[in-house]
Parts: sequence; structure tokens; C-alpha cells
Amino acid sequence: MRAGLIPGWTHNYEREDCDLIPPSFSPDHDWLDFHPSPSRPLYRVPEGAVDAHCHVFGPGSRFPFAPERKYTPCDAGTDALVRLRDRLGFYRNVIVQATCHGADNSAMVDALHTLDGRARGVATIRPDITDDELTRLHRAGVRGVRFNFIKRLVDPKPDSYYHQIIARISRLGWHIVVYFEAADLAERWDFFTSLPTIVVVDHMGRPDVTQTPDGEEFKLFRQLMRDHPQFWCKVTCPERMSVSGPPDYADVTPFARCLVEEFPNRVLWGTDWPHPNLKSHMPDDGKLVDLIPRITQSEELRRLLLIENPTRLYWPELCV
Ligand code: 0GY
Repeated sequence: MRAGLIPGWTHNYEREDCDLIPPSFSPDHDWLDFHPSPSRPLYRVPEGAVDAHCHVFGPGSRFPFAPERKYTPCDAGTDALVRLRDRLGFYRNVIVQATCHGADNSAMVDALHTLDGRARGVATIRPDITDDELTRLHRAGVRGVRFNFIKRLVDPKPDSYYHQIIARISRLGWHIVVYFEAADLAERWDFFTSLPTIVVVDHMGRPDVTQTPDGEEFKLFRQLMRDHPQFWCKVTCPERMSVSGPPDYADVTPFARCLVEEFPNRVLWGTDWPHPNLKSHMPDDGKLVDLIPRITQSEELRRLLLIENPTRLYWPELCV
């Protein structure tokens, strides 16, 4: 077989019996690996709960990381995700394509096949994707695309780029996931509110939690959610936004609580495992689950957050 037929593989000119070498990647020097043995949560999530925001990385030897990536992670494949899912007590996952894989969704699609209906995917695609490839993604379980506006993760693109993608996915009934920083919302407002599908905002629109939920930035985000009922959001990533820090991430809880109480039918929860690009510490995923009752003590709101909302969005066929 000639090198080049499999992305990332190279020739081994030293050996005759095995002439191809799989790609090999070293994580960034400051990369933090996911927690090796998360605690079993004290809070038992209700049966059928969905972890609605997680990723898979590689393994790089099988699913090479994208040349245009802004970081190189550790491997975090499907086996490890399944172990985490079972330890935390979740039944389903939504796997969001991570930027380190660019628009090559192979690792995520492989995970969807392995998880056999118990996972759905959110892909990253380019406008030149073929219809056949889109159909293949849909059959694998992809139900959305992600538009990422975080400059440290992706190079900026003109709005026309996204409009071309929107035109490509319109026949599939997918939604759009957007990832941006709170400070960029005002500038992107017209674009976001013109999107023709359900729009799911990652990580509560990344509020600056040194302000209060009544501060100007978060007020604008709540206005977005209030005035545009097609908007949903994920009350995720306290570990990414907190200034007060682990294990309680107490400064993030009021933001999550406020969204869950005001928009109970349009919120999702997820681990964000394997937690890319954290710099200060790696959370214990079991302890993240234990924060859910602090967001809301209402069992009814927790059912919406963990089961009914994600199931309605990603497995509508299960809702009667
Ligand atoms: C997250 C957050 C981050 C990374 C990505 O796709 C990604 O690379 O989403 C981040 O660095 O903030 O949702 O995982």
C-alpha cells in the first residue's frame, strides 16, 4: 500500500515487512489530561439522562488530528468516553466535533457507530461537503453543525461561509450550535438572530462570572434567549469560567440557575469531557455531576435539563 492513501501515514524505509507508520502526536507541553479516575457522583442522575456536550479526540494514530488545529490534545477515544458515561450514570451522549479534528468528522462518526444509537453528533463541515457525505453523517446520527467563533480555536470566516453551510444542511433538519464569548454577542447579534434553525449556544455564551447575572453582558444573553425562542443553551463548563475555582465553582452557579429557571425547556447539561485547553486544573467529572442539584433543587427542572430537553432535540423519535 502506498503512503498517502491513509491520512497521516508515512513510509518506513527501514523495514520491508511493514512499510507504513501510523501518525503519532504528542500533546501540547502544557496539555492537561482528563481525570484518570473520576469519583462516582453522590447525585444520581435520573435514568435516561443525556450528557449533551462531550468530545472524542483521536486516537491520533487512527484518526489524525487536523493540520489546521490550534492545539494537540491527548488521545481521548470512545472507550474512555463509555467508561465515563457508565461511571457517571448517563445513558446517552451528544458528541460535539472538536476543533482539533477540523472538518474531518471520522473520529466522532466512529464513536457514533460504536455507541449504536446511544449517541448523537454535532459536526463541523465545510461548504464543499458532498450530499452523499451529508447523508452519511445524518445516518450515523449527526443532528447539527457547530459554528465556532472563538478566535483562539479557529480562524475567522466571513458570514457568507456560514450561509453556504446553512444552505447545504437545510434539507436535513439539523440545528446550529454556536460557540462565542459574551463580549462578542452584540457584534454577532444580527447574524445569530437571522439563523433559520434552532440555535444552541455553548457554555451559556461564556459569561464573565465576575459580573452578576444582572450585569449588562448576561442581560443581553438572556434577552437573546427571551426574545428568540429558537435559542437554546448549554449550562456547561463551570470549570472553564469560574474564578472562585473547584470543587464548587460557586461563582458560575447563579448564571446556570438563572437560565434553567427562566428557560426550563431550552437548556442542556454536559460534562465537556475531556475538557480541552484547561490550564489551571482538571475537574473531577463526578464532582461536576454533583453540582447539578445546586443549579436547581427541582426534580422536574432536572428532568427537563437532563432527559426531556436533550431527548426532544436529539432523539425526537423517542418522544411520543
Ligand atoms: C469546548 C471548549 C473548547 C474547545 C473546543 O472544539 C474545541 O476545540 O470546543 C475551548 O477550548 O474552550 O467546548 O470543549
